[in-house]
Amino acid sequence: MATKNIPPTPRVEILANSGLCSIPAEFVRAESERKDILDALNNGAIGHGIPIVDLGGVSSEEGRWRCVEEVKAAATEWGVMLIVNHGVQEEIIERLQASGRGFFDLPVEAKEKYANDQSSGQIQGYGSKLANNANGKLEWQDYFFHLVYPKEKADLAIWPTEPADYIATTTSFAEELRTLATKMFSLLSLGLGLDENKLEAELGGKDDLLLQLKINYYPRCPQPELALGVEAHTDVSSLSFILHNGVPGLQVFKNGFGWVTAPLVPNSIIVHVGDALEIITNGRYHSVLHRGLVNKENIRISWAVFCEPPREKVVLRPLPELVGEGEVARFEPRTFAEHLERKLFKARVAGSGDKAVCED
Ligand SMILES: O=C(O)CCC(=O)C(=O)O
Ligand SMILES: [Fe+2]
Repeated sequence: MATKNIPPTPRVEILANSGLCSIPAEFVRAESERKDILDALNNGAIGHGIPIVDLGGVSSEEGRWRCVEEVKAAATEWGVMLIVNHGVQEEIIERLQASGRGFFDLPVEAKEKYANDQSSGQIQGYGSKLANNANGKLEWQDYFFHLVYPKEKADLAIWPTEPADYIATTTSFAEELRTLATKMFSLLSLGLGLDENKLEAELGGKDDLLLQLKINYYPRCPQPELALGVEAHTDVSSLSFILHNGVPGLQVFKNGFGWVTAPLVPNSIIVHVGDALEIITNGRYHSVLHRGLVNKENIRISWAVFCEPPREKVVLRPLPELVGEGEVARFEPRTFAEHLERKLFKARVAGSGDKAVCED
Protein backbone atom coordinates (compact mmCIF):
# COMPACT_ATOMS: atom_id res chain seq x y z
CA MET A 1 0.00 0.00 0.00
CA ALA A 2 1.28 3.46 -0.83
CA THR A 3 2.20 6.02 1.80
CA LYS A 4 -0.44 8.51 2.91
CA ASN A 5 0.88 11.89 1.94
CA ILE A 6 -0.77 15.21 2.39
CA PRO A 7 -1.37 16.33 -1.18
CA PRO A 8 0.74 19.39 -2.05
CA THR A 9 -2.00 20.86 -4.23
CA PRO A 10 -5.72 20.25 -4.01
CA ARG A 11 -6.95 17.52 -6.28
CA VAL A 12 -8.48 18.99 -9.39
CA GLU A 13 -11.44 16.65 -8.93
CA ILE A 14 -12.22 18.32 -5.58
CA LEU A 15 -12.02 21.78 -7.12
CA ALA A 16 -14.21 20.71 -10.02
CA ASN A 17 -16.85 19.28 -7.69
CA SER A 18 -16.88 22.29 -5.37
CA GLY A 19 -19.28 24.18 -7.63
CA LEU A 20 -16.94 27.01 -8.51
CA CYS A 21 -17.82 29.11 -11.56
CA SER A 22 -14.34 30.48 -12.21
CA ILE A 23 -11.11 28.56 -12.00
CA PRO A 24 -8.19 29.56 -9.69
CA ALA A 25 -5.51 31.78 -11.23
CA GLU A 26 -2.89 28.99 -11.28
CA PHE A 27 -4.98 27.19 -13.90
CA VAL A 28 -5.47 30.21 -16.16
CA ARG A 29 -3.12 29.91 -19.10
CA ALA A 30 -1.07 32.75 -20.55
CA GLU A 31 -2.86 35.20 -22.86
CA SER A 32 -1.01 33.85 -25.92
CA GLU A 33 -2.29 30.30 -25.34
CA ARG A 34 -5.80 31.43 -24.45
CA LYS A 35 -6.78 32.79 -27.82
CA ASP A 36 -5.59 29.64 -29.39
CA ILE A 37 -7.58 27.44 -26.93
CA LEU A 38 -10.73 29.46 -27.57
CA ASP A 39 -10.31 29.16 -31.33
CA ALA A 40 -9.83 25.41 -31.00
CA LEU A 41 -12.95 25.02 -28.83
CA ASN A 42 -15.03 27.16 -31.15
CA ASN A 43 -14.15 25.76 -34.51
CA GLY A 44 -14.06 22.21 -33.09
CA ALA A 45 -12.30 21.01 -36.25
CA ILE A 46 -11.69 17.36 -35.69
CA GLY A 47 -8.69 15.69 -37.03
CA HIS A 48 -8.52 15.93 -40.76
CA GLY A 49 -5.19 14.74 -41.86
CA ILE A 50 -3.95 12.65 -38.95
CA PRO A 51 -3.10 9.37 -40.69
CA ILE A 52 -5.13 6.25 -39.87
CA VAL A 53 -3.22 3.03 -40.47
CA ASP A 54 -4.96 -0.34 -40.74
CA LEU A 55 -2.60 -3.02 -39.40
CA GLY A 56 -5.01 -5.81 -40.34
CA GLY A 57 -2.93 -7.03 -43.27
CA VAL A 58 0.40 -7.06 -41.48
CA SER A 59 0.86 -10.82 -41.53
CA SER A 60 0.83 -11.16 -45.34
CA GLU A 61 3.99 -10.17 -47.21
CA GLU A 62 2.25 -7.59 -49.37
CA GLY A 63 0.12 -6.19 -46.54
CA ARG A 64 3.15 -5.85 -44.36
CA TRP A 65 5.00 -3.64 -46.85
CA ARG A 66 1.94 -1.47 -47.22
CA CYS A 67 1.88 -1.07 -43.41
CA VAL A 68 5.61 -0.26 -43.43
CA GLU A 69 5.08 2.54 -45.95
CA GLU A 70 2.06 4.00 -44.15
CA VAL A 71 3.59 3.85 -40.68
CA LYS A 72 6.81 5.38 -42.00
CA ALA A 73 4.97 8.23 -43.71
CA ALA A 74 2.90 8.96 -40.60
CA ALA A 75 5.92 8.91 -38.26
CA THR A 76 7.90 11.12 -40.63
CA GLU A 77 5.31 13.71 -41.58
CA TRP A 78 3.16 13.85 -38.45
CA GLY A 79 4.83 11.92 -35.61
CA VAL A 80 1.38 10.61 -34.77
CA MET A 81 -1.10 8.13 -36.23
CA LEU A 82 -4.22 6.22 -35.30
CA ILE A 83 -3.93 2.47 -35.73
CA VAL A 84 -6.85 0.06 -36.21
CA ASN A 85 -6.85 -3.75 -36.28
CA HIS A 86 -3.86 -3.45 -33.97
CA GLY A 87 -4.34 -6.85 -32.33
CA VAL A 88 -5.07 -5.70 -28.75
CA GLN A 89 -8.32 -7.44 -27.83
CA GLU A 90 -11.29 -5.14 -27.53
CA GLU A 91 -12.50 -7.00 -24.50
CA ILE A 92 -9.24 -6.32 -22.63
CA ILE A 93 -9.44 -2.63 -23.54
CA GLU A 94 -13.01 -2.48 -22.23
CA ARG A 95 -11.94 -4.13 -18.97
CA LEU A 96 -8.94 -1.81 -18.65
CA GLN A 97 -11.16 1.23 -19.09
CA ALA A 98 -13.79 -0.06 -16.67
CA SER A 99 -11.21 -0.72 -13.96
CA GLY A 100 -9.44 2.63 -14.44
CA ARG A 101 -12.77 4.41 -14.35
CA GLY A 102 -13.69 2.33 -11.26
CA PHE A 103 -10.57 3.58 -9.49
CA PHE A 104 -11.30 7.22 -10.29
CA ASP A 105 -14.93 6.73 -9.23
CA LEU A 106 -13.69 6.02 -5.69
CA PRO A 107 -13.96 8.94 -3.24
CA VAL A 108 -10.86 11.14 -3.22
CA GLU A 109 -9.99 9.98 0.35
CA ALA A 110 -9.82 6.39 -0.89
CA LYS A 111 -7.57 7.40 -3.79
CA GLU A 112 -5.29 9.39 -1.44
CA LYS A 113 -4.11 6.09 0.06
CA TYR A 114 -2.22 5.69 -3.21
CA ALA A 115 -0.84 9.24 -3.35
CA ASN A 116 2.63 9.65 -4.78
CA ASP A 117 5.25 11.88 -3.18
CA GLN A 118 7.18 13.64 -5.89
CA SER A 119 9.35 15.57 -3.42
CA SER A 120 10.84 12.29 -2.13
CA GLY A 121 11.16 10.74 -5.58
CA GLN A 122 8.14 8.44 -5.23
CA ILE A 123 6.65 9.28 -8.58
CA GLN A 124 4.37 6.28 -8.96
CA GLY A 125 0.82 6.52 -7.69
CA TYR A 126 -2.08 8.96 -7.57
CA GLY A 127 -1.08 12.56 -8.19
CA SER A 128 -1.70 16.03 -9.54
CA LYS A 129 0.80 18.32 -11.14
CA LEU A 130 2.98 20.40 -8.82
CA ALA A 131 3.38 24.07 -9.68
CA ASN A 132 7.13 23.56 -10.02
CA ASN A 133 7.52 25.13 -13.41
CA ALA A 134 8.70 28.66 -13.87
CA ASN A 135 5.29 29.88 -15.04
CA GLY A 136 3.67 28.37 -11.92
CA LYS A 137 0.78 26.98 -13.94
CA LEU A 138 -1.22 23.89 -13.08
CA GLU A 139 -2.98 21.43 -15.36
CA TRP A 140 -6.67 20.53 -15.11
CA GLN A 141 -6.13 16.86 -14.34
CA ASP A 142 -5.33 14.26 -11.70
CA TYR A 143 -3.59 11.05 -12.70
CA PHE A 144 -2.40 7.60 -11.71
CA PHE A 145 1.09 6.71 -12.88
CA HIS A 146 2.89 3.37 -12.62
CA LEU A 147 5.31 1.01 -14.32
CA VAL A 148 3.35 -1.89 -15.80
CA TYR A 149 5.91 -3.93 -17.78
CA PRO A 150 8.11 -5.96 -17.39
CA LYS A 151 6.16 -7.53 -14.59
CA GLU A 152 9.17 -8.22 -12.38
CA LYS A 153 10.00 -4.48 -12.31
CA ALA A 154 6.43 -3.47 -11.40
CA ASP A 155 5.80 -2.49 -7.78
CA LEU A 156 2.47 -4.20 -7.23
CA ALA A 157 2.33 -2.85 -3.67
CA ILE A 158 1.38 0.57 -5.01
CA TRP A 159 -1.19 -0.63 -7.58
CA PRO A 160 -4.87 -0.09 -6.77
CA THR A 161 -6.53 -3.04 -5.07
CA GLU A 162 -9.93 -1.51 -5.86
CA PRO A 163 -11.58 -2.34 -8.24
CA ALA A 164 -10.70 -5.95 -7.42
CA ASP A 165 -9.69 -6.81 -11.00
CA TYR A 166 -7.44 -3.77 -11.51
CA ILE A 167 -4.16 -5.67 -11.17
CA ALA A 168 -5.12 -8.69 -13.31
CA THR A 169 -6.70 -6.56 -16.02
CA THR A 170 -3.90 -4.02 -16.23
CA THR A 171 -1.32 -6.81 -16.31
CA SER A 172 -3.05 -8.55 -19.25
CA PHE A 173 -3.38 -5.27 -21.10
CA ALA A 174 0.32 -4.46 -20.58
CA GLU A 175 1.31 -7.83 -22.06
CA GLU A 176 -0.78 -7.23 -25.17
CA LEU A 177 0.49 -3.69 -25.54
CA ARG A 178 4.07 -4.97 -25.29
CA THR A 179 3.43 -7.25 -28.28
CA LEU A 180 1.96 -4.32 -30.20
CA ALA A 181 5.01 -2.18 -29.37
CA THR A 182 7.28 -4.82 -30.95
CA LYS A 183 5.06 -4.86 -34.04
CA MET A 184 5.30 -1.08 -34.38
CA PHE A 185 9.07 -0.97 -33.81
CA SER A 186 9.52 -3.63 -36.44
CA LEU A 187 7.47 -1.72 -39.07
CA LEU A 188 9.27 1.50 -38.16
CA SER A 189 12.68 -0.22 -38.48
CA LEU A 190 11.85 -1.68 -41.89
CA GLY A 191 10.66 1.74 -43.00
CA LEU A 192 14.19 3.06 -42.53
CA GLY A 193 15.86 0.11 -44.23
CA LEU A 194 17.04 -1.31 -40.89
CA ASP A 195 16.92 -4.86 -39.60
CA GLU A 196 13.43 -5.32 -38.18
CA ASN A 197 14.68 -5.74 -34.59
CA LYS A 198 17.02 -2.77 -34.70
CA LEU A 199 15.02 0.09 -33.20
CA GLU A 200 13.62 -1.95 -30.33
CA ALA A 201 17.08 -3.36 -29.55
CA GLU A 202 18.55 0.17 -29.44
CA LEU A 203 15.89 1.18 -26.93
CA GLY A 204 16.59 -1.61 -24.44
CA GLY A 205 15.09 -4.61 -26.22
CA LYS A 206 12.90 -7.30 -24.73
CA ASP A 207 14.28 -7.10 -21.19
CA ASP A 208 14.84 -3.42 -20.63
CA LEU A 209 12.26 -1.41 -22.52
CA LEU A 210 9.82 -0.23 -19.84
CA LEU A 211 6.10 0.42 -20.18
CA GLN A 212 4.78 3.19 -17.93
CA LEU A 213 1.02 3.69 -17.70
CA LYS A 214 -0.48 7.07 -16.92
CA ILE A 215 -4.23 7.30 -16.48
CA ASN A 216 -5.11 10.95 -17.02
CA TYR A 217 -8.37 12.02 -15.36
CA TYR A 218 -9.66 15.38 -16.61
CA PRO A 219 -12.68 16.56 -14.56
CA ARG A 220 -15.33 18.85 -16.04
CA CYS A 221 -14.02 22.40 -16.17
CA PRO A 222 -16.25 25.47 -15.75
CA GLN A 223 -13.94 27.59 -17.94
CA PRO A 224 -12.39 25.30 -20.54
CA GLU A 225 -11.40 28.28 -22.68
CA LEU A 226 -8.89 29.33 -20.00
CA ALA A 227 -7.35 26.00 -18.98
CA LEU A 228 -5.40 23.06 -20.37
CA GLY A 229 -5.73 19.44 -19.24
CA VAL A 230 -2.15 18.87 -20.27
CA GLU A 231 0.04 21.62 -21.59
CA ALA A 232 1.89 21.45 -24.90
CA HIS A 233 4.77 18.98 -24.75
CA THR A 234 6.51 16.20 -26.59
CA ASP A 235 6.72 12.79 -24.91
CA VAL A 236 10.18 11.74 -23.75
CA SER A 237 9.32 8.11 -24.55
CA SER A 238 10.19 6.25 -27.76
CA LEU A 239 6.57 5.51 -28.65
CA SER A 240 3.42 6.32 -26.64
CA PHE A 241 0.10 4.54 -27.08
CA ILE A 242 -3.05 6.46 -26.10
CA LEU A 243 -6.55 5.16 -25.42
CA HIS A 244 -9.41 7.33 -24.19
CA ASN A 245 -13.04 7.23 -23.13
CA GLY A 246 -14.47 8.70 -26.34
CA VAL A 247 -14.37 12.34 -25.25
CA PRO A 248 -12.29 14.48 -27.65
CA GLY A 249 -9.50 16.65 -26.26
CA LEU A 250 -6.12 15.51 -27.56
CA GLN A 251 -4.59 17.92 -30.07
CA VAL A 252 -1.40 17.59 -32.06
CA PHE A 253 0.55 20.41 -33.63
CA LYS A 254 1.34 20.21 -37.32
CA ASN A 255 3.35 22.85 -39.11
CA GLY A 256 1.17 24.54 -41.67
CA PHE A 257 -2.04 23.30 -40.00
CA GLY A 258 -1.69 24.45 -36.38
CA TRP A 259 -3.47 22.49 -33.63
CA VAL A 260 -5.42 19.52 -34.95
CA THR A 261 -7.86 17.59 -32.73
CA ALA A 262 -7.49 13.80 -32.83
CA PRO A 263 -10.58 12.22 -34.41
CA LEU A 264 -12.71 9.62 -32.62
CA VAL A 265 -12.28 6.35 -34.49
CA PRO A 266 -13.84 3.22 -32.94
CA ASN A 267 -11.35 0.65 -31.62
CA SER A 268 -8.35 2.72 -32.60
CA ILE A 269 -5.22 3.43 -30.59
CA ILE A 270 -3.32 6.69 -31.01
CA VAL A 271 0.45 6.31 -31.38
CA HIS A 272 2.90 9.15 -30.76
CA VAL A 273 6.54 9.23 -31.72
CA GLY A 274 8.45 10.48 -28.68
CA ASP A 275 11.86 12.08 -28.15
CA ALA A 276 13.86 8.84 -27.71
CA LEU A 277 12.81 7.57 -31.14
CA GLU A 278 13.39 10.96 -32.72
CA ILE A 279 16.94 11.00 -31.33
CA ILE A 280 18.00 7.53 -32.48
CA THR A 281 16.50 8.06 -35.96
CA ASN A 282 18.33 11.41 -36.23
CA GLY A 283 15.00 13.17 -36.62
CA ARG A 284 13.68 10.97 -39.45
CA TYR A 285 10.77 10.19 -37.16
CA HIS A 286 9.27 13.26 -35.57
CA SER A 287 8.47 13.65 -31.86
CA VAL A 288 5.03 15.22 -31.97
CA LEU A 289 4.05 18.30 -29.97
CA HIS A 290 0.65 17.76 -28.37
CA ARG A 291 -1.66 18.99 -25.62
CA GLY A 292 -5.05 18.20 -24.05
CA LEU A 293 -8.13 20.39 -23.90
CA VAL A 294 -10.84 20.04 -21.26
CA ASN A 295 -14.58 20.69 -21.47
CA LYS A 296 -17.63 21.69 -19.44
CA GLU A 297 -19.87 18.72 -20.08
CA ASN A 298 -17.83 15.54 -19.87
CA ILE A 299 -15.11 13.98 -17.80
CA ARG A 300 -12.30 12.86 -20.09
CA ILE A 301 -10.07 9.92 -19.21
CA SER A 302 -7.08 8.76 -21.22
CA TRP A 303 -4.69 5.85 -20.79
CA ALA A 304 -1.21 6.71 -22.04
CA VAL A 305 1.41 3.95 -22.21
CA PHE A 306 4.94 5.32 -22.57
CA CYS A 307 7.56 2.92 -23.96
CA GLU A 308 10.70 4.14 -22.26
CA PRO A 309 14.31 3.06 -22.62
CA PRO A 310 16.06 2.18 -19.33
CA ARG A 311 17.33 5.29 -17.55
CA GLU A 312 21.07 4.53 -17.60
CA LYS A 313 21.69 1.32 -19.49
CA VAL A 314 21.58 2.54 -23.08
CA VAL A 315 22.95 5.67 -24.66
CA LEU A 316 20.52 7.35 -27.04
CA ARG A 317 22.35 8.62 -30.11
CA PRO A 318 21.55 8.90 -33.80
CA LEU A 319 22.21 5.52 -35.45
CA PRO A 320 25.26 5.98 -37.73
CA GLU A 321 23.41 4.32 -40.63
CA LEU A 322 20.76 7.06 -40.41
CA VAL A 323 23.21 9.92 -40.60
CA GLY A 324 23.55 10.20 -44.36
CA GLU A 325 26.58 11.42 -46.24
CA GLY A 326 26.92 15.16 -45.85
CA GLU A 327 24.47 15.11 -42.92
CA VAL A 328 25.27 15.74 -39.29
CA ALA A 329 24.08 13.95 -36.19
CA ARG A 330 21.35 16.29 -34.96
CA PHE A 331 21.40 15.10 -31.35
CA GLU A 332 24.20 14.66 -28.82
CA PRO A 333 24.48 11.25 -27.18
CA ARG A 334 22.71 11.00 -23.83
CA THR A 335 21.19 8.46 -21.49
CA PHE A 336 17.45 8.64 -20.96
CA ALA A 337 18.06 10.04 -17.45
CA GLU A 338 20.23 12.79 -18.94
CA HIS A 339 17.56 13.53 -21.52
CA LEU A 340 14.97 14.01 -18.74
CA GLU A 341 17.32 16.33 -16.88
CA ARG A 342 18.04 18.42 -19.95
CA LYS A 343 14.40 18.77 -20.77
CA LEU A 344 13.49 19.90 -17.28
CA PHE A 345 16.39 22.32 -17.24
CA LYS A 346 15.47 23.78 -20.64
CA ALA A 347 11.86 24.19 -19.60
CA ARG A 348 12.88 26.00 -16.42
CA VAL A 349 15.12 28.35 -18.35
CA ALA A 350 12.42 28.97 -20.93
CA GLY A 351 9.91 29.52 -18.14
CA SER A 352 7.17 27.44 -19.68
CA GLY A 353 6.25 23.98 -20.82
CA ASP A 354 7.80 22.28 -17.82
CA LYS A 355 6.61 18.79 -16.95
CA ALA A 356 6.76 16.91 -13.67
CA VAL A 357 9.39 14.20 -13.80
CA CYS A 358 6.90 11.35 -14.08
CA GLU A 359 5.19 12.80 -17.07
CA ASP A 360 6.34 12.09 -20.52
O1 LIG B 1 -4.89 12.77 -22.66
C1 LIG B 1 -4.33 12.60 -23.73
O2 LIG B 1 -4.94 12.26 -24.75
C2 LIG B 1 -2.83 12.77 -23.86
C3 LIG B 1 -2.10 12.83 -22.56
C4 LIG B 1 -0.65 13.07 -22.72
O3 LIG B 1 -0.21 13.68 -23.66
C5 LIG B 1 0.32 12.56 -21.75
O4 LIG B 1 -0.10 12.00 -20.71
O5 LIG B 1 1.54 12.68 -22.00
FE1 LIG C 1 1.96 13.32 -23.92
